[in-house]
Amino acid sequence: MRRLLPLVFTLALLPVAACTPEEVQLWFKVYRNEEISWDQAVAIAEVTNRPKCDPNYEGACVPPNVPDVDCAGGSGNGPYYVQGPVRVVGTDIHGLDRDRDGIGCERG
Ligand SMILES: [Ca+2]
Repeated sequence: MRRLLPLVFTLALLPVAACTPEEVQLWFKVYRNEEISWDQAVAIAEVTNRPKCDPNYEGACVPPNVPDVDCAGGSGNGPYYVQGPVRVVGTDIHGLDRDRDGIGCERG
């Protein structure tokens, strides 16, 4: 698996909206001339299909699947920061919109 990791990161950078395990297996066959197992293909597809930004926010990219995001320039302790303003379009899971007007990090 270690030698697959650079490929996973390469795939993650491709501007592909989504790819199936079948497409991952095909990609390896065509571009690497390698057969990979179904489990490997599923794992790679899962990583590449992960959203790059949290779908609860728009207008600025809030990192997804991280425990705590704060407004850049604010008093939050991170470890992740977003430069506002950011629109809350889902659930304000990071508490970026303290006055609940739908816009987070207004002064960010
Ligand atoms: Ca606000």
